[in-house]
Order: sequence, then structure tokens, then C-alpha cells
Amino acid sequence: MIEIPADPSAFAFDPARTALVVIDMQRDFLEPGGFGAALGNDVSLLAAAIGPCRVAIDAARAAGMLVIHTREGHRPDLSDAPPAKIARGAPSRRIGDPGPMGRILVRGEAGHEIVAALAPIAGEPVIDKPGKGAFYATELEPMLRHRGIEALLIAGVTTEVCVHTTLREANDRGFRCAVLGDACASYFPEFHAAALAMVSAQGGIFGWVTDTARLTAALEGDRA
Ligand code: C5J
Repeated sequence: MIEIPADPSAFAFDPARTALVVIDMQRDFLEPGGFGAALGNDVSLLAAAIGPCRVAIDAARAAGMLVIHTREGHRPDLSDAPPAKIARGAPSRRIGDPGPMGRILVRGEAGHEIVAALAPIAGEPVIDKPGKGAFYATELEPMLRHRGIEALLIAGVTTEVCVHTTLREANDRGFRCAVLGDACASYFPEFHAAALAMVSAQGGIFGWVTDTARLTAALEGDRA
């Protein structure tokens, strides 16, 4: 077991039984013209998480850990998109509408892709999810159970929406979760801070909060 300093207490994990889950680092959320922008957000705020996500991914790969990427998006016929979800946002800039990177939040479109700096490599599962949580209507849980995974390191965007929903789903399923705070971001910095605080409050009600520097130091120390 490796221990990383974290809030509210050290997070212990076995790299062979831990997965890094990188949530929704997609062009639709991080670049102008996608879903995030269509909802009126300043997408540049999310770019801060790209570098730390890359550090976390590199560290996990070097340690031989399972790295899983997720993407939020829908079938081209939108049959998996709840009408209540489609109806949100400015008319003509909703899920399925044409945007500068193709149809907004639709699988197969350019905007749905993960940003180039964080592109998955061969052997890394990519989970396509129709909801905010990565467990809802996906193969993630059996994939983790089949590999004996019992702990998750979670990174990505946005902290208070898809990262938090996935964390809560994972926590209820018995996975021990540590959020890499600097590798997450929000369109609302105050929501980011509050979302991280919610995780570690009350003795770690949802899990632990740590960062990429602590993760890399721990993994490098383990190999030394
Ligand atoms: C949102 C996400 N914010 N990945 N998606 O709609 O957090």
C-alpha cells in the first residue's frame, strides 16, 4: 500500500487495485463552441485542469495503473438523451444542435472528443456516458469489479457536476475515492472550492482530497 497526504487524512491505496478516472476532458466542455459555451460559460476556466490531468495520467501510466477516461454525450438520434436535458440552454445551441465542432454533445462529433493533450492510449477504456455520473447507464462498474479495483483517483471536469456525481455514485458502491483537486476545474471557482470541501468534510463523508504533486511524489517514492 502507498499513502498520500490528503484531507481529512492520509489516503492509502494499492496501485494494482486503484484506477485513475479522468472525467469528461472533452472539447465540448473546454473549447469555444461546445456544450459548456452553449450554456453561457467561460470555457477558458477549465483549461487549468489540463496540465495537472496530464501529470496524473503520466504518473498512473508509469505506475502501471488502470487509466479510464469518460465522455459525456449522446447517440446521434438522441434516443438516450432525456427531453428535459435537451430542453436546457439557449434555443439553437442545445444538445444535438450544430456547433463549430459538430453537433453539440453528440458521439462521433469533433466536440465530443477528449482534448488532444489528454488523448487515451491503447488499452485505456473510454466510457461514453449519457448522464453526469460515470456509473449511470454505463459499463464502468463491471469493468472496475472485473479488474479487482477498490479505490479510485478522480480528476476532470466539472468539479461540482460530473466529478461530484461520479464520486457520489462510486462512494455508494463501496469504492474508496480520492479527488485530485488541482486536476479538476469548474466554470465557477467558488463551486470548485465548495465541491472539494464537501468531499473531505465530516471526516471524509465522500472520500479524500489530494493533489497531483502528492500523487506523483508517492508513486515515484514507491518505485525508488
Ligand atoms: C456538465 C460535466 N457540467 N462534465 N458536465 O454538464 O460536468
